[in-house]
Amino acid sequence: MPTKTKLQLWELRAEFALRLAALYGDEVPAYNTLVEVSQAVNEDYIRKNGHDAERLGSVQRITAERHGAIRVGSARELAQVARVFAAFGMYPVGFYDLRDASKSSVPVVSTAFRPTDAEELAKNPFRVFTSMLAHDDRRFFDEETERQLEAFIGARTLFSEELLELADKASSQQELDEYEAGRLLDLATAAFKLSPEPVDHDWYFKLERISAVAADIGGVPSTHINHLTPRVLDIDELYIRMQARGIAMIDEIQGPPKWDGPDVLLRQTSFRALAEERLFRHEDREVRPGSLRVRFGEVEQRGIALTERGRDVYDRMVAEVDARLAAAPAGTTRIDVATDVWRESLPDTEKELALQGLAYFTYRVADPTRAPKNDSATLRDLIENGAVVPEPIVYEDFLPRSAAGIFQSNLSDDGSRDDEQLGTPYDIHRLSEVLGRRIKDPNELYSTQQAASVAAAEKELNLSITELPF
Ligand code: OOG
Ligand code: NI
Repeated sequence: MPTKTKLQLWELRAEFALRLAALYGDEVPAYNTLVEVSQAVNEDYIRKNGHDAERLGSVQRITAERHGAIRVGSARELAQVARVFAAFGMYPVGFYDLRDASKSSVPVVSTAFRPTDAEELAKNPFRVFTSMLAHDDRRFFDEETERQLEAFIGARTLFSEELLELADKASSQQELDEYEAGRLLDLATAAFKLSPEPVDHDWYFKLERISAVAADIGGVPSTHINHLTPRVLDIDELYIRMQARGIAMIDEIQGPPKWDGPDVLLRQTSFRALAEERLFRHEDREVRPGSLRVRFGEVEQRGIALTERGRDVYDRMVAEVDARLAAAPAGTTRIDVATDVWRESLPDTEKELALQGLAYFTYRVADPTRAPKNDSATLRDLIENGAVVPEPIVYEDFLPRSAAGIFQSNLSDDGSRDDEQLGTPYDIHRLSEVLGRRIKDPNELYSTQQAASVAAAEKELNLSITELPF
């Protein structure tokens, strides 16, 4: 009997990303333009920079690379979406509290589902930033609204039993046969399609007055992709080319500034998508068309992951830029100030980032003959004599301030919040309980990968590496 073809989780993930892209491109045509421009920017960059362009990921990986964003309404929905993503080898990493990261009303806590192993990331790094409405947070919702939200969200079904069972089967077997894989992909993709069902007008706009994000989550009968983000190798160039096409971008590229040193963390920018037609059911029960403008296009450039020490430096630089900008004469731009602060505060070579323990690297033995014939050697010596080379670990996660900025820049109004009230406490542990799976700390993943490479280099060189800066 011929054996049935089995699909591995990474193959399911790659196909899932493609199907969501096809769906989103149909729904939001500006996304297709963004992907076209991103690809052109990447091709030009690779032509100019050759092999160096692949320092932070293979061309193949970067071309396929996307992150999505979705928003769900309750602990139950979040636990279900975790089961769906696990079928694609995507697990929760990192905790982001956007309630405090934003001045306006963004009542959500978030995590990102993504592959966690280096090999899996290299095969396909698809990740989805996933936010859960904190409907019990009194700063945003009074008791009555909380109860209404609970009832509305409790009554809807985002993911069918069939989808959840197939997803569990894929997770437990770590593969699926072709027929079941097709079914899983159909159902999972459809779960993120914009629903044609009419939106209850008064309920939606009651929520929108509190928070546009709350309305987008709790005012509609299902969930949908909020955006799908391609990766570019030169975001400044992309920004210019999009504007040249007449697409109005947000004012800034968020995250680190353009500078002469290595790319670190994550730079992102976005534009608001056009209004989309939706049907509304009005108080008189009549259904009439109207429009909503909640989705958008986003693009990102990824850099090297920073260690906790590096991240402290980054956070201090962000605060310093804010302070200098506030004191600067009118007309000074953030980028002018930021570039100065970066030059003053961060080493501008990968080697120094590595030796000062500011960023994560794997350490590869390049030439064992250059290692000293001793029992031990310092990391600096091994790097300086060319025995070992640091290779950057790319940042696979998100930045809370940029995420809040992305939410915020796409709201037409700030909504309302009452800071006199106490917020519901959420942290990585509480959200792990909600999810039914431990959310990993990104630092734990990067440092494990780094430590494994050091251990392998020690073995290969038969010596111990000392004066590790981490
Ligand atoms: C998610 C916003 C966060 C990012 O890239 O930082 C995000 C959302 O709008 O739902 O996607
Ligand atoms: Ni995003």
